[in-house]
Amino acid sequence: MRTDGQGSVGPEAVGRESCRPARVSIVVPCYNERDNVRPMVDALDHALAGRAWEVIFVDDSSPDGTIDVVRDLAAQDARVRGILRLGRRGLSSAVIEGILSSSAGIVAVMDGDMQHDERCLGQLLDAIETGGNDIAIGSRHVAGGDAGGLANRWRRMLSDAGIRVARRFMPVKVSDPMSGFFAIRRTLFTATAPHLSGTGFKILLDILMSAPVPLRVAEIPFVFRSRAAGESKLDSVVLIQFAAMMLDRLCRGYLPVRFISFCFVGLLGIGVNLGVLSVLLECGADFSLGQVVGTYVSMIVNFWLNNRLTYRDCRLKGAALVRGLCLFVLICSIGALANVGVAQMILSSGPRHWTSASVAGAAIAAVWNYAVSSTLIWKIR
Ligand SMILES: Nc1nc2c(ncn2[C@@H]2O[C@H](COP(=O)(O)OP(=O)(O)OP(=O)(O)O)[C@@H](O)[C@H]2O)c(=O)[nH]1
Ligand SMILES: [Mg+2]
Repeated sequence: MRTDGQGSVGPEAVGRESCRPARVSIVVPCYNERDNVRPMVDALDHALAGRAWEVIFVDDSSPDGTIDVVRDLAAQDARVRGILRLGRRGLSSAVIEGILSSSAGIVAVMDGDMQHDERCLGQLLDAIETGGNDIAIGSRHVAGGDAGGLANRWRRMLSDAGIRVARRFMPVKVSDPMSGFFAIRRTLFTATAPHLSGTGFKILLDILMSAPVPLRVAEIPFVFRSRAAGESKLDSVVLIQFAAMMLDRLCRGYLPVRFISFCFVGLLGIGVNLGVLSVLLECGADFSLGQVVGTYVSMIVNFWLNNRLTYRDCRLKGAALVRGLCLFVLICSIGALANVGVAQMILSSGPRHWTSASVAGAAIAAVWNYAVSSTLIWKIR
């Protein structure tokens, strides 16, 4: 392919390349990776010379305008595609959508920050095309691999601990299930997609734990490089998301992970309620006032936590956040009335202990709060 040295592609090359249907799609989730897009396409161009490939960048409306760079390149090179997602965040779900948009027989996934060594792509693809494997994983933990590019000791510890936990539950033995660098047969992915949790950062682990058939897996060593430009998107919430994803897989999707998270936040809310109540009682307020203030403070805290955790991928901002809070308080107030009503109904219907009546009331309220706020506030399908 001919370039002008800045990654632009000459018109003859464009015509020639666009005639070849891609046999492999490289899916790259990206958020604020503007400066990495061009180097990435150049690197793929070298690494995959002679193969019919395309790259699909899946961008969650990055504020730095990553998609603009993708579109500039796509206007010159038919092998470059971009998917722009609105109002959503999430590495795993971005990868899922990217792969589902592909028609190629094999799909590879890699980060958009140049940490994954594109020169190993050929081996990953061959392991599927000619090696007869279903998945080929770029591994930092087999001989010849190296995880040196992990930002610091804390990240290395986190990654090692995650691998140890994941290995206990995985149906197939893999040394680096936390890798974000792998290739997979598209037909296998399509069969697995309906079972995926789609939560968090660890899409490979999700696939390994959800695949409906036994997998033939190859591991290819690679050296994990340092990030080329931009910043890591990993934060402390990623740990909670990892736990949520594992839980979701272990429940086999029967108990929605969002509901578990919603209930967990609700339990914290009870703690907040009690804390505020006891402080106000200490200050001489009467019980009813303390209870009302405690209830509303806990609703606000719950809303904030749910927006950060439970609905992180479709988090509300600005005016939608304020609207959502008002609606949340309204929904939870109705839930609280239902809680008391149901508990009293159960208690008056026969000789039952108050604890079982109270638990039943709380359960009904939790389901109501979750179902209605998911649908009306965060608009989950
Ligand atoms: N579409 C999309 N991509 C994301 C999101 N979060 C992260 N990414 C991309 O996923 C890839 C991996 O994210 P990183 O932040 O580099 O995570 P990491 O490589 O595990 O961590 P570092 O070693 O600290 O870089 C990068 O290409 C990110 O731009 C997201 O919410 N949506
Ligand atoms: Mg990275």
